[in-house]
Order: sequence, then structure tokens, then C-alpha cells
Amino acid sequence: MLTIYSDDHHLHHGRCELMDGQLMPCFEMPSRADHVLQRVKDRNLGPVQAPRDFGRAPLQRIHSAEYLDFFQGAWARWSELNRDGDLLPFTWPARTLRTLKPKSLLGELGYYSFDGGAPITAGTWQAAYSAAQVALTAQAEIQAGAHSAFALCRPPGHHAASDLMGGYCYLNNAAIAAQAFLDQGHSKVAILDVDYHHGNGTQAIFYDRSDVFFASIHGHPEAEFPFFLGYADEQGEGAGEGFNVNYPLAAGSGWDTWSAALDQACQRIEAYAPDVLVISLGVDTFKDDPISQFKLDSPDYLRMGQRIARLGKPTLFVMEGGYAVEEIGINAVNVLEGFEGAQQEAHA
Ligand code: OKP
Ligand code: ZN
Repeated sequence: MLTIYSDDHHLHHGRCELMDGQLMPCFEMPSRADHVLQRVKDRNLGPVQAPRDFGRAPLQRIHSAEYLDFFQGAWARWSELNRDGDLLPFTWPARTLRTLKPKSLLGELGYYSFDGGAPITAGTWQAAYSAAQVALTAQAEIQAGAHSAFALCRPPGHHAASDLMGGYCYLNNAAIAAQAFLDQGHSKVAILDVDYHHGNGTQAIFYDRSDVFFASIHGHPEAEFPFFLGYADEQGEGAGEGFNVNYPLAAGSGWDTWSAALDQACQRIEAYAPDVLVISLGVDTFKDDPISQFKLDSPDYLRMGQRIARLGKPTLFVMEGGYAVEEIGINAVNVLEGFEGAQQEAHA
């Protein structure tokens, strides 16, 4: 399987995040992608290529021009204020406040974010822009006939909505790639989000549409980030009614529970009969993940890949979360190897 990867992700390195009332080093750190890349090489998964540059237009199919302008220019405005920390929001237009766009940088940042978990640093725009190009380059590979490709994106994307950053995410790489498939002639795309956290951004982007089916398996939002989306009764609206499905699972869920949800999600995807499949590949479902509560073990990721392969669709894997840095490469590449193994069996 071809991997698309850009070193630009190193340009994004947030200093800290708030957890349990304490400032901690960011869990979403550059070594995550380095470990995945190393494992891709160690296992000879296939060639690794740099992304092509498709420009801003395909990003603008998902994100508003105003949001992209704000994100692209935010660090320069912050530097002019001579602050030396990361740029982080701390006030949002919640109930009783007005959803207007203030003129000041921190006001506007509150308007364009939903939490304080997505720090903007000097290189964040470039890193996120390149991650989107990584996803688009892998998408182009499948468009050109490859059966699968791996977009080794960092930072992740599935929490980012059309004009909102949050949860370590800025640009929704999976959504941008899904839209590119549609723009290049496909009529139905399914996105399966296996990250531990609900893909609230992806769901919101496609919620009223029938050309993208979204399925997500995740920690129950009653107890888990992002808390305010990801419940089982969210099934889409308008033209999108019936094209969104959530499988919220209890903390402590292991492979038996998780794989039963995967089976259901796969059945729904089969019934939808998409032209192509996009996997939001988070491996923070791992038993030793420092911020998550599921109990998957490394061999389970092989099985995950095998089950996904049985759908028999051209498949784009887009890297999302996973914070057990030592094991992230093993677990992510296990999904890809499981997929390829099942693929080879199917061809044998
Ligand atoms: C991103 B992805 C406070 C906890 C906030 C945010 C989790 C974002 C996960 N530090 N946690 O879905 O892996
Ligand atoms: Zn996650």
C-alpha cells in the first residue's frame, strides 16, 4: 500500500493542554507520526511519497473561505501582539451569549473554535495545510486506480467542522478527501470513523447530505469528549436523514463489543453501496492509550483491517488519533496489513 507523508507535520508542536486542572504537554505530538512512518518502513508496507500541492480550492469545498483566511493569518496577528505562548481560545459563544464575530484575535478565535484543545503555533497552518494535501494526494492515487492508500496525516482532522477548530483538529482531512472523490465523479462516499472519539466535525459537515454516509464508533459522549455530539439518535436531517449512524460504546469496551459495532457499521455501509470508502483511522481505542477508555489490543487492529477489507471497496485510510506513542505505529500499520492480507486472500 502506498503511504503519503509530509515532514511538515513537525512544524506543528503545541506546548500544552489542560487536563485534570493541570497544564500537561500536548498528547498530540510530532513523534506520533514519526512512529507511524517508522513502522510503515520497518514492515515494508510499500512506497512512501511526498504530497502534491492541490492548493486551497479543495479545502474550500469543506471549509469556509473566512475560516481558512482566519486560520492562515492568525499566527501573524498573534506575533504582532508580542505574545510568546501558543495561541489558544478561552471564551466561546455558548448559550446566553451572542454568536457574533468580534474584531479582536481572541474573540474571533473563540468564534472559530469549540474548545481550547487546538493550539495555534507558528507552523500550525503549514502543517495542517500539508496534512490536507497528504489526504488529497492519497485520494488522487485511488482516483487513478489504486485499491487503497494511506494518508499519514498530522494534525488529525475529524473534529474540525466547516468553520470550527477543536480537539487537536483544524482542517478535516477525511472530509476534504471525501468531497474530492465526489467532485471527481463519484456519487456516493462512505466515511467510517474508528477513532475513539466521535467525529463531530465530519458528522456536522455531511449531516444534511445523502452523498456521504457517515458511521462512527466511539466512546459514549455522555462520558467522553466531544460530549455534545455523537449520540445514537443522530441519524441525519433533511436530505441526509438516514445517512448518519453513531455507535456510542461504554468505557471499558473491548474487541467483542467494539467488533459487534463494526459489523453493524459495515452492514449499513454495504446497504449504502458507496463507490469508495474513507476510513478515519484513529488507534486511540488501544488499551494503553493515555486519554481513552477502550481495551483493544494490538492484534485486534489486524482483525479491524480484515473486516474493512471485506467491504471490497477502494479504501482511503486517513490517520486521526492515537496517543500511546510507542504502539501507535504497530496498531495503525496492523490495520493496513490486516486490510492487505485479506485483500491478498480475496485475490488468491
Ligand atoms: C482527538 B482525536 C483535555 C481533554 C480534551 C481532546 C481529545 C481530542 C482527541 N485535555 N481531549 O479524536 O484523537
Ligand atoms: Zn481520538
